[in-house]
Amino acid sequence: MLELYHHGSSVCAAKVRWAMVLKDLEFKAHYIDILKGEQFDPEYIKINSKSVVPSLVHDGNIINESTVIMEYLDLAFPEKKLTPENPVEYVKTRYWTKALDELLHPACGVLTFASAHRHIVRKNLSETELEEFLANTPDHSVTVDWAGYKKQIVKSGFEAPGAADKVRLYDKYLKQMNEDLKKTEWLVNDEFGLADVSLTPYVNRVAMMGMSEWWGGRLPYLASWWERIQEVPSFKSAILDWCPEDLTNDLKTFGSQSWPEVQRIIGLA
Ligand SMILES: N[C@@H](CCC(=O)N[C@@H](CS)C(=O)NCC(=O)O)C(=O)O
Repeated sequence: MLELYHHGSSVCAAKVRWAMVLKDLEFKAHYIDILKGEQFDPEYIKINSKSVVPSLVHDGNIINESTVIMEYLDLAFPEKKLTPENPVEYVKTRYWTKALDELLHPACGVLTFASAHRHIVRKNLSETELEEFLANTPDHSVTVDWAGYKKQIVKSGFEAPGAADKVRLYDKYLKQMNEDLKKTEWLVNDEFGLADVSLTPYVNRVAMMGMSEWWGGRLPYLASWWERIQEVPSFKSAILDWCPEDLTNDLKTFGSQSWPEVQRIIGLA
């Protein structure tokens, strides 16, 4: 049996969920509300010591780290492989997933928290609950310094040290996607694959926060890839439908309010 611990607005969980749906794998879903602190439940920490989602449990074996989970799924269930067979294309996929794990994902944490999540946790948690939520975050979580950094971002938003640099890094990767997509229909070759699945939630995050002008007419190859992604039949059910309506609305409202600041940081305003 496959069990997935996940959350509606988690980019890491979304890519794993989509991979499982694309591979026709049935799973039991456990919803962990990471904006309410359910990731700090001692029972969940036994599964994921970093207190992050996603976690996969397959016949009792715990598999953590979203990129590793996706690689595991392709090994354990090779029928509908998402990773390319061609070694050079495999390596190109790995470059993308490595960049995502090391740089783009931490940048996404900052972009999302500074734009929307800091307002959502303030709206939904009492002052004491918020303090507890922040105090419970382990040091090594989303990043190696997430506990302290999350506090700074909740307090100061884009004014937190280094936050603007993370937003510019995000921009760099969207531009890199646009460059790669000039050469091939999908990110690595002309076949939709693991790199596309992995990067989708990061582009979707920008869209859900009402910031699609980020690519607008400026990154046309990325814009048309994003159109094609949304036409993949399982995109909506695997990615969008798991995000509760109030969270979807909050992401849009707070994200749109933050767009002028993001625009200024990336030099669009
Ligand atoms: N390297 C981990 C990162 C997982 C991660 O950052 N998950 C986020 C959601 S996308 C999370 O659970 N955050 C909890 C928190 O901020 O306390 C992976 O790829 O699985």
